[in-house]
Amino acid sequence: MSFEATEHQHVRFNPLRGDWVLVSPHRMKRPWAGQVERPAEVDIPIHDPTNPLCPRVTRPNGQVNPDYESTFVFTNDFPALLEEVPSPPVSDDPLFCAGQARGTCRVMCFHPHTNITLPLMTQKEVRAVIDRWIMELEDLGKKYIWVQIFENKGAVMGCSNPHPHCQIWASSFMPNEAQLKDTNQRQYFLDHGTPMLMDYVARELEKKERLVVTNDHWVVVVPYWAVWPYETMILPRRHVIRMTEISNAEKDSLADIIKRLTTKYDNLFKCSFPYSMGWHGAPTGLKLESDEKHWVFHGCYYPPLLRSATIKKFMVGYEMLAQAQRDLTAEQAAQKLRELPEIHYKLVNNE
Ligand code: H2U
Repeated sequence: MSFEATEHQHVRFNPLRGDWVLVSPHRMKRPWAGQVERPAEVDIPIHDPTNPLCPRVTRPNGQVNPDYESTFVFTNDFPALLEEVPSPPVSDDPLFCAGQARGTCRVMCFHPHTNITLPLMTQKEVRAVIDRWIMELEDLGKKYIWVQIFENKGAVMGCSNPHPHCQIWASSFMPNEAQLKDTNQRQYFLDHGTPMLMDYVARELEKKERLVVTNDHWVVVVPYWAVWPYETMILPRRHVIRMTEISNAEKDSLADIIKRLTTKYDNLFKCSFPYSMGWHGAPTGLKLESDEKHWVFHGCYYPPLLRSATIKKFMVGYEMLAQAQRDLTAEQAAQKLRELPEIHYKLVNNE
């Protein structure tokens, strides 16, 4: 019997994180009698005077949001990171290590309308979101080593509010994911003399097995080592290390690719597709002056849904105790996404 990736279990290596995922495609055939998630809320108003992210609304802390017409950024009223706090005492006990953690957290609204999401925004509106991300990165990156932009979409991903928004957490330390990616990309560069993700995108363009959507500047793949069923990565065709480096044409086409990818996501199960996504690029702050060419700017989408709008993948049991595991292969997921239309289902059926 010869090996078939769609039939036979195997492990795949994630060179960015330096860990492995177990792929067990034969498990897709099992019946499901577990938890069924509630479908996302459908009746969201265009403006909700009780929603603290809407224009003109008074937030619980008494601040009034401006009558914003595009993006709007404010400092999170309940931040996980504050700028000025006392540091923990220095300890040389290897079992009880603590360190200084400073930072700031911001909330960024994408659009004044509550009932809109990125795939339903115009390309120009998505471009305004990209411009604002870059402004925030430039501002916070002057001071902080890591600026994490991330969007939690959908209640199933812990999103607390239906209004289109993301969060930006800037920290005085490298978070674990950032540190892992930094170490592994640096080592790859030392070993091969080329940036890992530029080699990776070139190989994916040759192989064409995991491509989801591409344009002149960007390539979306279900990474070979994907853990989440429909996980994707947005990669640049040109070597850019930070989002702040991308050209105007690249910004426009990034807006195009985000809109097309998120439209496909919504079309997959005909729902407002939940995910956590975020951007990773070279560290900032003091690292703005150092050589970071091992880095490649990229985006990561981690959606939890597996079989339908209501069945999500659980990262429990084996994943918590041993290692990540997935059922359908990255190639199967990519093919499904690739074949989906790029016109949003709500615009086709007038639903
Ligand atoms: P999430 O939907 O990803 O949780 O992001 C919403 C953020 O908005 C959340 O971090 C903040 C929450 O603290 N927020 C405010 O800062 N002020 C408010 O009045 C409501 C929500």
